[in-house]
Amino acid sequence: MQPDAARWGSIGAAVLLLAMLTSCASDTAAVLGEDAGLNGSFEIVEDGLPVNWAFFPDPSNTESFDVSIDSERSLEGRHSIRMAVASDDSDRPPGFRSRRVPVASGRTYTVSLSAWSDGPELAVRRIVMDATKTSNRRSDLIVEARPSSVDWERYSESLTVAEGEAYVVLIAVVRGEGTIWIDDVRVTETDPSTDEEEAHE
Ligand SMILES: [Ca+2]
Repeated sequence: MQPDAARWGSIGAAVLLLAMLTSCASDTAAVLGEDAGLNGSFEIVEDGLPVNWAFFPDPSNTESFDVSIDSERSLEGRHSIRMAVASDDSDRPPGFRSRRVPVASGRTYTVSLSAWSDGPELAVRRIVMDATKTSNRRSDLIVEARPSSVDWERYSESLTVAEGEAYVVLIAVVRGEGTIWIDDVRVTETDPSTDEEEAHE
């Protein structure tokens, strides 16, 4: 396959996914990085945004939604993402989403992230897609909380992947005014010989 064809094919698939996941797909800011994977610690940054995360509505043309990399407050590595929401739009709250993370059926994973909030609530939906990347097998709200305002708060889910399930996608929305920080998002296979507590590191 020609590199150009592969590139456009992959962009086309990404656009299709965005269209499926939101009714406002065009109003999104994202920088894609081929080898960056989940980039759940937000350490790989390009054009001021963590690669492989999409933010909606597009912060560059939304006055009430600002997304930046925070180098002062991080839990893992040197960066977190900082999202500032200036007006409460409960009908269409701002947020962000991951790319597809490959998972294997029959295996168990810990899906986890940390947040710090000076006001806004965080809701995170975990979607599991099939191998064709076109069908959502499951969609569950795994976080619906107002994170701590004095320290990082960790949220996690144990996910056993069923037959026919192949990818995990995370979609988060921020409700209410203020600033929220996210860091250390992980989708890690749980070692059956160890306790799941290790995911709370
Ligand atoms: Ca980080």
